Amino acid sequence: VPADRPGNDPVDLVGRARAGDARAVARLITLVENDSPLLREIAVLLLPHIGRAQIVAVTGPPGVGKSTSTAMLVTALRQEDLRVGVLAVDPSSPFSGGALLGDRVRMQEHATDQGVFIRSMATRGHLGGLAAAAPQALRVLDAAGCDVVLIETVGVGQSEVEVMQQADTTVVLLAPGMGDGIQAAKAGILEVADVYVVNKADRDGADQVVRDLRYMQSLRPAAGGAGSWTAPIVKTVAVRGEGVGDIVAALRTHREWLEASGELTLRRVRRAAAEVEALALESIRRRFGDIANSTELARLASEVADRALDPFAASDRLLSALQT
Ligand SMILES: Nc1nc2c(ncn2[C@@H]2O[C@H](COP(=O)(O)OP(=O)(O)O)[C@@H](O)[C@H]2O)c(=O)[nH]1
Ligand SMILES: [Mg+2]
Repeated sequence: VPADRPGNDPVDLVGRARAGDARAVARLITLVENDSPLLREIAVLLLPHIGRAQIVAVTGPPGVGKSTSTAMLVTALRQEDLRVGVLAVDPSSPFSGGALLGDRVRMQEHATDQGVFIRSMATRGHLGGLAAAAPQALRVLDAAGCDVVLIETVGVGQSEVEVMQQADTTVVLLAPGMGDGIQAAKAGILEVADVYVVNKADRDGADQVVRDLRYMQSLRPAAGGAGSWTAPIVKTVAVRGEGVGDIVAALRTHREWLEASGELTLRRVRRAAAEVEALALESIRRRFGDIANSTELARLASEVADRALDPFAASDRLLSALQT
C-alpha cells in the first residue's frame, strides 16, 4: 500500500478511529495485515490511547459454539452499553476483510451497530505471523474505544495457543459428546483457561463435562492466597442466549482479579516480550532473506562443499556479513 495513497494518512486515520469511525478502524487493520511501513508511525500515534480494553480470547474445538457464543456475548455486552470489538483470526487464510459466511450471518444483527467493530484478519502473508500482527490489530480496537475485544480463532491447533497468549482473559469452550475435553487437554488449552464454558447444555452430558472439569481442577488446585484464581465453570446454550449473563459476570470478576493481583501487568509484560521478540525475529529474517540470496552465501557454500571450510565457521562469517 503506497504511503501517499489518499486515506492512508496515519494522523487522520488514527484520529478518525479514535472517534469511532469503523472505516478507519478497518483500514488500520488492513495496514497491519499488509505489514505496511506506515505501522511504525501508527504505533506511536496509538500509544497514548491504549491499555483500557479487556482482551478476551474465545477458544475451543471446531463446532463447539465459539462463533455463536461470540455473537451472544456481543449482544450482552452491548446491552450494558459497552463498546465491543471482535477479531476473528485465521492464520491460515489468505483472505481477509470479511468474516466467514456463517459467522457473517450470525453477526448480521450487529453489523449496523456503531458500538461494535467486527473484523476478520488473515496473517498468512505476515512474516511475523500472528504473534506480530494480532497485538497491533488489538491496539487499533483498543484505541477505538472498545471496552472488550473478543478474539476468536477460526483455525485450530497452534493458532489457538498463540491467540490465547494475546488475551487478558481466556474463555475455553467445551461441549458434551465431542470427546473434546481430551483433545483440549492434549492441546494444552485446559490449563490456560480463566473461564470454562460448557456450551450445548441443552444436550445430554453437559453435567458430566462440568464434573470432569471440577475433577480436573481438584487434581491441580490453585496455589491459594491472593494470587490464585480458580476458573469458574459456566453452562450455556449459546443458540438460545442462555447463560450469557454468567459469562459476562465471570469476565468482569476476572478483570477485577487481574488488576487486584497484579496479574494483568504480568500478562501484558509477557505479551509485550513475545511481540517484541516476534518483531525482532522478523527483521532478522528479513535481513537474512537477503543474505540467503547473496553471493556471500553462495561463496561460503562452495567452500563448505569443497571441504575448504567447516560449516560452523561459514555460519559465523555469514552472520558477520549480516551485521554489516
Ligand atoms: N444444540 C446446540 N447447538 C449449538 C449451541 N451453540 C451452538 N450450536 C450449534 O453448533 C454449531 C457450531 O457452532 P459455531 O458457533 O459455528 O461453532 P464454532 O466452530 O466453535 O465457531 C452450529 O450449528 C450452532 O448452531 C447450543 O448451545 N446448543
Ligand atoms: Mg466459528
